[in-house]
Amino acid sequence: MNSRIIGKIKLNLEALKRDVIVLEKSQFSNAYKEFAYGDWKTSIIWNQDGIDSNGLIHDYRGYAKPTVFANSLKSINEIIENNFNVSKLKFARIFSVSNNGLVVPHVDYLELKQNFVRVHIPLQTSLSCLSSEKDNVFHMRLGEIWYLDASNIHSAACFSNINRLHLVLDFEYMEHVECVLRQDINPCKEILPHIIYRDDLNSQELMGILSLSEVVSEDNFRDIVSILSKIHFRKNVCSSKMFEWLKYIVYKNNKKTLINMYENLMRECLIYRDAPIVNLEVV
Ligand code: YCP
Ligand code: CO
Repeated sequence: MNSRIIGKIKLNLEALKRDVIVLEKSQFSNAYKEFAYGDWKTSIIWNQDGIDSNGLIHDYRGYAKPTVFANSLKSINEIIENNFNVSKLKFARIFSVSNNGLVVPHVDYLELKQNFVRVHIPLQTSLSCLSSEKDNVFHMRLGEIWYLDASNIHSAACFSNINRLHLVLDFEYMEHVECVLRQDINPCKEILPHIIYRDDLNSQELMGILSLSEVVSEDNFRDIVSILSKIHFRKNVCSSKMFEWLKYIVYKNNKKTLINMYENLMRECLIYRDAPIVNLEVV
């Protein structure tokens, strides 16, 4: 996988706790709800104009400012300003996942002219908070700075009773991803990632998955997508298998509406997304 740890922040957990309380009580955005299965939500804290907006990322000229809401998140703003090259920052967001929620396997930046460089910093997590990129599943530990290659298929889930909170930063594209760090911060290469070991998927399990073609319907389509998306976190398959299984299931069932639902999901996740309409000048 291309995603890797590029640094580590010593978090001030006491100060951070205050921001986490504010965040957990705050109104998250409705952006990307179609990618969310169960409790997954996002909140935008730095953006183009510093005005709280719809929560969608987009191309724009210039760099990000904290939103009005972000001014109440003192510790999180310090994490951003003390460690990162904010002169190249486009968006800062918080991703929250809980209660077995997940974001469906997908590729990002399909709606942009140029990719961003994305970084995740876990602010609240536990061992059952998992992320994946292609064939790998991993757990990002508290305070680690992860470069995430969101242009590869990826997914994330929280199989824990805590609310997983990640700070997610999108920077203007740059070849050397370590340049997202402030010049006085040393990148670190020595930290080994926590990779999750997974058993192979056996043929009975595969048959169980494919037999969902017998019961799939418009009423349970989203539930089935969620079940299929969760398998790769525990079984040694690429997250993209989910789309192959789903395709088999809907074509075997052979209902036009279900086939359309599959085709739309697959296109939106892997092939094409419209750029969002924003009020401000777009490059
Ligand atoms: C993004 N893409 O890149 C989102 C996150 C899924 C779709 C959730 O901001
Ligand atoms: Co993504």
